Formats: sequence, C-alpha cells, structure tokens
Amino acid sequence: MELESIYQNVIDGNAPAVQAGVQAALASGASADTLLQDTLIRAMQEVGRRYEIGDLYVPEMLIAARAMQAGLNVLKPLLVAGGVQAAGRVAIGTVHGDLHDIGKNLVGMMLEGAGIEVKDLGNDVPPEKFVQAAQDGAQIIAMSALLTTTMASMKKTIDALEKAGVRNKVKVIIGGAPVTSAYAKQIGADGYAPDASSASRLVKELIGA
Ligand code: B1M
Repeated sequence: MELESIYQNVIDGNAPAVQAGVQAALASGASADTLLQDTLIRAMQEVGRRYEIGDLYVPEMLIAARAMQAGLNVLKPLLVAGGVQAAGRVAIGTVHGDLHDIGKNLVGMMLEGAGIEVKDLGNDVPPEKFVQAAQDGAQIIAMSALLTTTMASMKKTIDALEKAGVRNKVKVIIGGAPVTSAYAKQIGADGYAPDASSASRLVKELIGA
C-alpha cells in the first residue's frame, strides 16, 4: 500500500510526499532495490506511457521527474554504501542536446556504490567536455542519451576523442533507452549497458577491477 502511494505520488509529481514515502518505506523494512525498480522506475515508465498517449504533457513529465529524483536522493546513501573507494575513474554525462538526467544519475550512483570515482559532467554535455575529462585522467567515458535524435552526439564525441588523440587512453561506454549494443558497435564504443547495475559490472570489467 505504501509502495503504491509512492508510485502514485511520482506520477502526480508530489516530491515531498515521495521523499517522505521512501523514508517511511525504508523504515518499515522495504528494500532500496524494490523501491527503485518496482516503485520509482515503474512510475516513470507509466509517466512515459501516459505522455505517449497524450494523457500527460512535458511540464507534468518534468515535475514527475523531480519527484522521482527526490526519492532517489533518499536512496542514494544506500545505493552507494559499502563501496571501496576509487577502483577506477569514470566521467559520465548526458550527451549534447539531451536534458534527461535521471538514468545518468542512477548509473553514477551505482558506480559510486561499486567503489568507482565518478565525475558527473551533467546533461547537455558537448564533446569537448568529454575530451577534457579524458585529458584530465578519466579511464572511462560514460555517455547517456534518451532521445533518438541525440544518439548521434555519442558518435560525435567518439570522433572528438579521436581527433584530440585521447581515444586510445579511455574506454567509452554508452547507454540510455534508445541505445542498443548494435549501435555501440556501429559507432566504435567499447561497451553498452542496458541498465545501471549492468553499467557498473561493465565498468569493472573494462578496468579490470
Ligand atoms: Co522526455 N522523452 N522529452 N523528458 N522523457 C522520453 C525519453 C520519451 C521516450 C517519452 C515518450 O515519448 N514516451 C521521448 C523520447 C522519444 C525518443 O526520442 N525515442 C521523450 C521526449 C520526446 C522528450 C522531449 C523532446 C519532449 C518535448 O519537449 N516535446 C523533451 C526533450 C528535451 C531534451 O532533452 N532536449 C523531453 C523532456 C523531458 C523532461 C525534461 C520533461 C523530463 C526529463 C527530466 C530529467 O531527466 N531531469 C522527461 C522525462 C522524465 C521523460 C521520461 C518520461 C522518463 C525518463 C526517465 O527519467 N526514466 C521518458 C519516457 C520513458 O523513459 N519511459 C521520456 C527513468 C530512468 C531511470 O530511466 O533514463 O531510461 P532511463 O535510464 C535507465 C536506462 O536507460 C539506463 O540505466 C537507467 C536505469 O536503469 N541508462 C544507462 C541510462 N543512461 C545510461 C548510461 C549507461 C548505461 C545505462 O552507460 C553510460
């Protein structure tokens, strides 16, 4: 019941209620994983579905996203707990032209939980900023895209890394709802992960941690 009301409050964009609901659910024994997968993520999927059929509009999608982020902020200490520090260095960002950052934030949290140092470049990140992060010592460049139209920025970023002479110093991984492993191969990325926990496994594999 408590979980259903959190689910509904995400859809309704009621951030304070989501924050309080997640805190209460944790206190009464719900697991962070259940809250994440079965409640917060499921609610955002429903928001996307309603947007698609014209039941919700962009402003409502935005306040729902803020409400989900309020829940994620409560879960963050649990998702990142127990990590051994600095098993590797990752620079993560949502690519140029793309403002969606919840999935990217979640991937960043999971990586931190796996003991990886994460530099969050934010959203709408131009290729030059990823290049700078590679020059500053990131071992992995992690790019997220939620729009089919912004996936092309991933290829542009890989081209920019090559042009700057740092492509061979870093591994590049990509993800986000419209992204596939076939696309990763096509643009010459080193890996693709469909969700946050597999992103963390992939990073560990690539850096040999
Ligand atoms: Co927009 N949006 N949105 N949106 N939005 C989608 C993505 C969309 C699918 C909705 C729909 O039509 N059903 C659609 C994209 C269609 C397409 O191109 N294929 C869409 C659209 C069209 C738009 C606008 C163009 C709408 C408009 O203005 N007309 C506009 C674009 C703005 C821009 O970016 N330039 C827009 C705007 C927005 C808001 C700003 C209102 C808001 C984002 C707020 C924010 O992020 N701070 C928003 C939202 C909330 C969504 C939906 C509803 C939810 C996205 C989300 O946060 N999901 C989304 C519909 C949907 O996804 N069902 C939609 C929860 C999150 C945990 O999942 O991000 O998929 P996700 O991340 C997952 C995996 O993908 C993966 O791991 C995560 C966790 O498991 N992953 C990675 C993500 N990045 C990864 C990186 C990795 C590995 C894994 O390695 C590096």
